[in-house]
Amino acid sequence: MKINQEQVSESNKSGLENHKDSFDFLANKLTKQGKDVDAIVSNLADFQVAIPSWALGAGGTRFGRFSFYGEPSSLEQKIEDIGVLHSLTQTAGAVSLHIPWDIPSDYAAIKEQADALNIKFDAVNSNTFQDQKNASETYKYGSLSNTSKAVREQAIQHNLDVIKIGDKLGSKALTVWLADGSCFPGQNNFQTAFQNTQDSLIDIYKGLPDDWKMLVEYKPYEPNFYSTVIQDWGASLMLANGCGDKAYTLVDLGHHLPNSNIEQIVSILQLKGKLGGFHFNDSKYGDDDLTVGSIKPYALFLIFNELVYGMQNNPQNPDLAWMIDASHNVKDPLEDLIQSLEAIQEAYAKAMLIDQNLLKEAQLDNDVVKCQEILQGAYRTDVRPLLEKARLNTGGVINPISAYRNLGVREALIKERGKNTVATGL
Ligand SMILES: [Mn+2]
Repeated sequence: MKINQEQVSESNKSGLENHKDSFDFLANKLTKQGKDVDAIVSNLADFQVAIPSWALGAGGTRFGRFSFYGEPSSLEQKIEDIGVLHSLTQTAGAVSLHIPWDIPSDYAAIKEQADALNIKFDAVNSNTFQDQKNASETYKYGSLSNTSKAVREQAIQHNLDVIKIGDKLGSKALTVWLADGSCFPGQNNFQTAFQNTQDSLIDIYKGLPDDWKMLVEYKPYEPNFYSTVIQDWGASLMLANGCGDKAYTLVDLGHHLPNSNIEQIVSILQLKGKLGGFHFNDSKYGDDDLTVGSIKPYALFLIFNELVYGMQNNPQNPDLAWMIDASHNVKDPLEDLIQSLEAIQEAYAKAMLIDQNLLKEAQLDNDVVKCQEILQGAYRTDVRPLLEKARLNTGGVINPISAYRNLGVREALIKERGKNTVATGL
């Protein structure tokens, strides 16, 4: 399934007049407020988010998995699906591969396919939370933190292999997320587990090419329910600092205890030049991996406020790796991803509407009411015409969900792949 330019133009015919009306109205209003509308639209068009190779099929929970018809059953089909997302949204110009779930069998062919669809290879993800076929050691009691040297060595080697795979595809970052931890008090010695993890990460770091980054992800609990070795941003930052300049903290929005102030974490990491990347999703209770912006869109906006501030004021922090990390239990995975991409772009656009100079003035005056008015004035603006404009300028569609449905993408995928395919992933 491939969407061509003719289908895009056809999809846009009916909505073009409405789009023009609403865009002109908004652009006029924003211009009067002194905003550079063209710059905002062009920033939106440049903002690309990587789609995880593990989230193109239906997601499961520990209670089961309900498959979604027409799922991709090979890496080629996954890239094809991202191609569909990218054709419609012009925002999904990258893929984040999970190894070993998605090892290419033919590197040249997969690169050629991705190039043709304008898809880049973003961070590669290692997996030491599951035992692999024919592996000599088990990760049941941890990987990089394990008390057994043989297990640690196997996990280190896996990460080095993942770097090699990513290198062949043009990736420039390795994301390490560990399930390591303990389920019961007394099971682990915290200090030993942490030190082992640091030493193992240093060994992996030594194998990192010069122009690569290592992204260290944290998570407070699950699958271990008493302790996690890298439980929060502080632990991640310590480990990254222990490795060196090319190691950074990765923030996954779902990997926090309830009510954590994620925007503050993001802000301070940027100040220290140590924010490496992002996993977008949303949650109500824990690591729910729901559609971005579906539960707490205002929190997402506040995070983007800090990100925009950081992008403008923190040259010490490198460009970030943007990725979605979500699961789709009940929605069409591709529709879910379209909604996530839209929510990310919306939060970004709204954050760009914040007048940072005015906010600074209000902060210096301790005008608390005005500070809130400035933030919420931006948040309450319906920025969707700006997103539409960015998509139109780059060859996408005005309304990706309607176009996806009107073009019968899922029906075509089912016809092509059948009802019984199962995608590797969560
Ligand atoms: Mn994640």
